[in-house]
Amino acid sequence: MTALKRPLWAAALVLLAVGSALAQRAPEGVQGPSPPIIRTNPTDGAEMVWVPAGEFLMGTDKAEIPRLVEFAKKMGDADAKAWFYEEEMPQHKVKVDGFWLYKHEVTNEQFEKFVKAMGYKPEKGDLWRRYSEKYTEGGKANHPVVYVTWKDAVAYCQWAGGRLPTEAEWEYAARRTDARQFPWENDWDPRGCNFADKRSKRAWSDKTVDDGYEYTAPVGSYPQGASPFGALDMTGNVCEWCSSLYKHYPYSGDDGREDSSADGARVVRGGSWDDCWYTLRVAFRYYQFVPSYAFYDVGFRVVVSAGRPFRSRLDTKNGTGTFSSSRPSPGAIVPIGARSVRPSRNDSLPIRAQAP
Ligand SMILES: [Ca+2]
Ligand SMILES: [Ca+2]
Repeated sequence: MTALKRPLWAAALVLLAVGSALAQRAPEGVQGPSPPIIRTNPTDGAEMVWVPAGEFLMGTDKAEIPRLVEFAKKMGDADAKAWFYEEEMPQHKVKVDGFWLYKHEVTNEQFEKFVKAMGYKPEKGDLWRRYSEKYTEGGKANHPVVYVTWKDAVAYCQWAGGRLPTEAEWEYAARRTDARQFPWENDWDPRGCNFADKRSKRAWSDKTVDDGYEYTAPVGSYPQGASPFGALDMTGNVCEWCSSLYKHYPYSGDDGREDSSADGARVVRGGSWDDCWYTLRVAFRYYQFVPSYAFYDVGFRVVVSAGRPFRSRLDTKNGTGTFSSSRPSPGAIVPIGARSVRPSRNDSLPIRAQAP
């Protein structure tokens, strides 16, 4: 070996070592999200994922609309129109503080624990239990609770030491900062959620896909559909109550929409087992939801603010808690079959699932 060649061999060895190290790393842009930071809420045993503070793009860019309409037509919806997406505009930046978010939707088992612990009387009595049994493939304990009103959901959150997510928190937790259309990516993937598949009797169901469930699925059944922060079923399974009043964009937490005592429709997000792809998009927000209604496919999940101790805010001395009611409040029970295929064009926004 000559003196000239020796440095070349050394350089080659260095390059081999660097190449080997690079080979052990995922290629740029392919690497998945970091493993979620998990914490358990001792009150109900729920796992929570950490959603760090950030600024994200909320809503949908007008420039995206033609592509969305085109995709809808490709998916077989020949009547797709741009106004389906109007309530998602304008797209705007929103800053969100860090928070803990339930990894899963609240389950029947957890809601039962809450009802028993607090002697809580849900606004629609035991309908949640009876209908849960009907719409959860046998009343499985680990299916999401349904037929709970907005106040029922708020009361549960307070018992669990938390609150409902704001609409902004919910969307940020589902899509992070890249304005993706679904928790997993930008394109529809039927493997990511429980939606209206071939088991559904709906006209808008996708007869080419079998996701395993006609109604709800056990929470967390679709790990492939995890959000960038590790939350599951943000799309599909059941829609989820948010704290926010339904108002036009841009979102502002200071304009009264986060007033929990105000009257008006509340936001529900994420779509359900009864929905097709475009109402499963994480930016979708067309319908209003009457807070005293109970829906067959609407449940919720909980947010715990950063640094907040896990202490119930319900008055345990009174047994029934702040939001309990001995009589059902006015408002409808919305049975399956009450849904329309798609939003209808009205002067005012439609109330989703009008009482029959
Ligand atoms: Ca399904
Ligand atoms: Ca959901």
